[in-house]
Amino acid sequence: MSENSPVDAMRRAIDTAREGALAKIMAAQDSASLRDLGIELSRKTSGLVALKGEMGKLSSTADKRAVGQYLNNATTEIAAALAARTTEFADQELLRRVENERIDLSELLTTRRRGHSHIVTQATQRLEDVFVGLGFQVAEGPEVETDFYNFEALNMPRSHPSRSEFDTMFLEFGEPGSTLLRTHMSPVQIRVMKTWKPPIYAIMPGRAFRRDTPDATHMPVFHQIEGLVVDRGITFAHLAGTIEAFTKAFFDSEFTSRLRPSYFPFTEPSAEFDIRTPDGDWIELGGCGMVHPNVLISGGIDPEEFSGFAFGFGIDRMAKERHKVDDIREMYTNDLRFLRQF
Ligand code: FA5
Repeated sequence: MSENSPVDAMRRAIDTAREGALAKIMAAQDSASLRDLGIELSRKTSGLVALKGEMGKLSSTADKRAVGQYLNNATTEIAAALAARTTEFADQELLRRVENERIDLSELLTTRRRGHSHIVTQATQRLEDVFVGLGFQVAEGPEVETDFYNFEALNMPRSHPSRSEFDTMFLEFGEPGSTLLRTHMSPVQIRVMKTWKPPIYAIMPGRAFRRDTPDATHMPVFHQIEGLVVDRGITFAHLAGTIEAFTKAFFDSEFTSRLRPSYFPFTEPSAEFDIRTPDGDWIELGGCGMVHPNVLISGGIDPEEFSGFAFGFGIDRMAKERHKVDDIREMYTNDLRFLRQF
């Protein structure tokens, strides 16, 4: 075949069209222009497609087959180049998007969204810190208690009228009325006396349960902190001094405390203690007194040798007063707008 044969002429035309198309593909700057280029190349008037139409001009079947094969190869090569460049752009665009949408998580470490302890947990930890600073140790006891620890060992036998002051939640377990959710933290006093030896300087924070209707100052599940001191020669003056030292450390030095005569079966004498705010308001915090000799005996301690004092107050109410929250229920609705303030 001479250089000027129709087949050669077609081949050269195919080469030119192919190279032109490949150059355009390489020159495309983004996937949108590549897509337009793909459409343009498939138009009837575009190089290779137009050449296909000219094949009819070839005279022999052998020529048609040879040129047809050449044209197919060129078309395949262009399609592959288009596909490769399309993938290249898609990869680049994905990378760019990932880069743009990157979230800087280190921000979370510095913003308020980090989360923190609940207002009542904070109060409990602060109470523990203050009392540990005064030389107390922290003790724990179970939330499900027996009648013995919650009442009987605390000088409240079955018929005792003051049992009715604790609206008790009983569990269906064992003898009816024998198992309950502790109504206060005082049962832990007995557990501590039975397992530790005097001198005892203990605080016992925890959850207590009563059939109380929720209102601004009551919850059916609430928190108390109990304190117990048993040592030789402990007097009421030690109790008053401890309450005063605690009040100043927990609130601030502008606060003072006072004790008012009261009654608890497990202490004798007993008192309520109030704190006075710098504004002059008196706020009732809890009960206290000298541990009743019967209670020392329940705990296995000789009342002739040792004496002690105990106190117990509501942590939720203290947190409420410290942060001037109007209603104790606010602390348990889990509204983050409220909780984030503390
Ligand atoms: C007692 O529970 C005694 N065990 C305290 C005590 C211990 C006295 C040691 C003497 C010696 P009382 O029932 O008053 O006492 O409760 C003490 C405090 O718990 C209350 O002053 C109050 O702050 C808190 N409290 C009681 N019931 C609730 C409740 N339903 N919701 C929130 N706080 C409560």
